[in-house]
Amino acid sequence: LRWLTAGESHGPALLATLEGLPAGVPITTDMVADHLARRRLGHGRGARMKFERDEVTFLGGVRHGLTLGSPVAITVGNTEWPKWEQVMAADPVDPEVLAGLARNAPLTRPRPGHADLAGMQKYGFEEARPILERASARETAARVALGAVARSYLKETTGVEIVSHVVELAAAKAPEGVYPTPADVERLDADPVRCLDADASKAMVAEIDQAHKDGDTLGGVVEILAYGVPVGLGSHVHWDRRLDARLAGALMGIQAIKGVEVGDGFELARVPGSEAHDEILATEEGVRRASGRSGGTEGGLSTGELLRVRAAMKPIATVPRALRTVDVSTGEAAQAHHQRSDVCAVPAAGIVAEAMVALVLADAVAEKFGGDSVAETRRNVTSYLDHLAVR
Ligand code: EPS
Repeated sequence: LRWLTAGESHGPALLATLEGLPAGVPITTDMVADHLARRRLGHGRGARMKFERDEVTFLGGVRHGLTLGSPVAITVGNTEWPKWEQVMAADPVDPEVLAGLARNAPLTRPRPGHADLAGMQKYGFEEARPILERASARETAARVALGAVARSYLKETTGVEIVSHVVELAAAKAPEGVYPTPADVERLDADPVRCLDADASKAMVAEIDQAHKDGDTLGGVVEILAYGVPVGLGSHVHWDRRLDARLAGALMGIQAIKGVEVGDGFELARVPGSEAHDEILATEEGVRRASGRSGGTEGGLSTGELLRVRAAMKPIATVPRALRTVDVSTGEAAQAHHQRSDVCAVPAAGIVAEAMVALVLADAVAEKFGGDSVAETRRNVTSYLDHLAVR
């Protein structure tokens, strides 16, 4: 599969394309819109989430609710665009008109923790607008749109289903070892922080409320679970074919993610080998694992057990209690620019992470099983599973 997104945060729309899917994957505007709506949920999101709507349009690759095998192209319109039509115009705008627009005031006080400063230095801009427009996590709406297509493909061809939940938010933690299933998704989406445990959820909401009062922002950890992943996605034969490496790269590629774990990850470094691995048992259902510490990958291959990865999000860089910076127009010490901000976007990051995991798994499924129609891919999956050398 190949996929790309384009579009700025305050541009007319985000654009996403996905190439390489077979024909016959069910997908509709509503299916995409549902996932985009899930991304907008969560206690602690900022004002823009309330007034901006995500307008989904398919421009190609889909007919009557099914993919055609041609590239899928989706736009997610920004309903805020009319306010930014001149500031973000593609064509030149009269400088006098621009000078009169408050929205166009140069952003010369880069935020610590954001792409602002290094981006300005690298791309040769004297203010941060041209950088922050693309660095913004608005772009994740485009990935979630593609993720909706990828997860439908996964479900149709292999039955894989993806669930995420928030396991840590600042100091508040959900109990270890609780893995929500697809049957829990409705309950998770109804929770203000997408956490299954009621006490932990309350503690997380309290953390966000306190940070809001303090003019601060918060990060956290999301866990993504993929049920029904067949054995043998990815490969041990080369570093860039390893499934765990591909998942880690995809998750790390989400704005504000600073750490990724596969299975018990860092904890495995703290215990001896006898407690770190998943022993192999002969059961009535065939060869199974006694535990899930590896997170469902060994040697870069999926094991057929529950796939489990975590991503750690740092607090949002637009901190209301603005941090120290330098005004690059004067060289003087200053407070970082701040207009409005989410206090916390960890619940939303979980939805984005689901999309990234869906895209990586869809890519690995397409590579392993091929097929130009969903029916052909399904036949290939069944045939492979029916002929496994060891069961
Ligand atoms: C973002 C800052 C905020 C968020 C935006 C991401 O936008 P603004 O600066 O316009 O208030 O609302 O996220 C979205 C618009 C979205 O759809 O997720 C940032 O700097 O990353």
